[in-house]
Amino acid sequence: MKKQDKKIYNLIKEETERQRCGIELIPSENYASEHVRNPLSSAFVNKYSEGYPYKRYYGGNEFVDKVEELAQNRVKKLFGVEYANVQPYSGSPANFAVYMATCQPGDTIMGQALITGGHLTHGAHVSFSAIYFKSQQYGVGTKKQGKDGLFDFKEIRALALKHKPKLIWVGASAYPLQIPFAKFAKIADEVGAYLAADIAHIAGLIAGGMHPSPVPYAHIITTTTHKTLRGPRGGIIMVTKKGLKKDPELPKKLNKAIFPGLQGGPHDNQTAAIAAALYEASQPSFTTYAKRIVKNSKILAKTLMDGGLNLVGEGSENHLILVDLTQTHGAGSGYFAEYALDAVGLTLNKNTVPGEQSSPFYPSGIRLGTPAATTRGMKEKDMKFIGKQMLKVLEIVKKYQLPTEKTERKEYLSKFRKEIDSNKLLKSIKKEVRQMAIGFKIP
Ligand code: DSN
Repeated sequence: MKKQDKKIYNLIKEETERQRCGIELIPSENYASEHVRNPLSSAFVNKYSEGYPYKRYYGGNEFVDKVEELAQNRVKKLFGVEYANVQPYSGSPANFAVYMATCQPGDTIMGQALITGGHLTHGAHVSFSAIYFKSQQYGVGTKKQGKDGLFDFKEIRALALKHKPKLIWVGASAYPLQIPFAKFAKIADEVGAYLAADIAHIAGLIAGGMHPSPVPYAHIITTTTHKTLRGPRGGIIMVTKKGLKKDPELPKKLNKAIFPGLQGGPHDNQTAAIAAALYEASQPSFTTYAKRIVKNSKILAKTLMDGGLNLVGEGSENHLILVDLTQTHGAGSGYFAEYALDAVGLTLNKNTVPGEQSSPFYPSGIRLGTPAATTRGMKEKDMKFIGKQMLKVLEIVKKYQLPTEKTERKEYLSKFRKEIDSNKLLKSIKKEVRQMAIGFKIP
């Protein structure tokens, strides 16, 4: 590649270097092992195999059949479910298939609002899930963490009783506490709705025994495979015993929804890599990994809170931390925080917070997490180091305030970026971060 296509060769090299010299704190990212990455470039990359194991539309699938069956069986064993479809290209298509299998266009569905930590496909107005279905959204509170986390189940139940959704989603992209699946199940059962648990963020924690499983409560479970589960990019749909009892046809309907409903040939190299990741996730070392993710997240959360930051949910019970900068830095300051932290090699993302006073592009919070750093072997003292460096950077951005007049923003932000790019203190923090990061290998 170096000789043939230098441009792409150099870009891969640069990205590898970026990942090595910085610290990845985006909570949905991780480092897949060599064992997981190898099948992605194996001979399976060349194959077409529309259909399902032993029922294909193309010849030459005797080994693909075995790989897909192995991946399905590993899902069933790891999560304790009755059915698994490992073909979804990623999480959003997996969720689309759930709609196709359980709803008709125009039916009512319910999910956690994106702005309060939910996912696009759980009924956000810009997504197919609200364009083709009637979406009712529930939120989370901004107050102290109660026994139900940040959920107000009185309000969620009232919404469900009023709108009688056919499908209720539980699961989030930016929620720092454990999810009480049983409470959602009670409401879904009361109104006769399907309960779909989207465990994309916490699948690895569930596999490693660090988050309660939705299996006894949900009918359907979906997940991506590349977050805490540490696999290749991909998606999985599962059906539980409870799901089969509600509708024994669910597996057939979900299979049909994925193919021929919305996908063509499965990515067989991805399926092989998913199978490899599921093998890893079933090993005792993965339980240790999951434990460390949560331990690290709690330590990092405490360091940030001790430094005066406000955390949604007042801490972290999983892999994720959501910092609400509204009081300390001003509405819209997530933009400044993300940019300045990125400049020192601490990569995370700006994020909306419950009760958001600004907008999704200029939100008032930052979202971070520990799955990737934990994969590199970082522990307690490293979390304290990261937290302290973050506090220093966030102190520097305190003086910047998002202009309320939209017309003033372009100039203000360009000046902000120039000042950050040339800030001497940030340059020295970057050096310290690099020094620490390169001490930990990436797979
Ligand atoms: N993009 C994912 C995340 O970062 O959480 C959600 O799909």
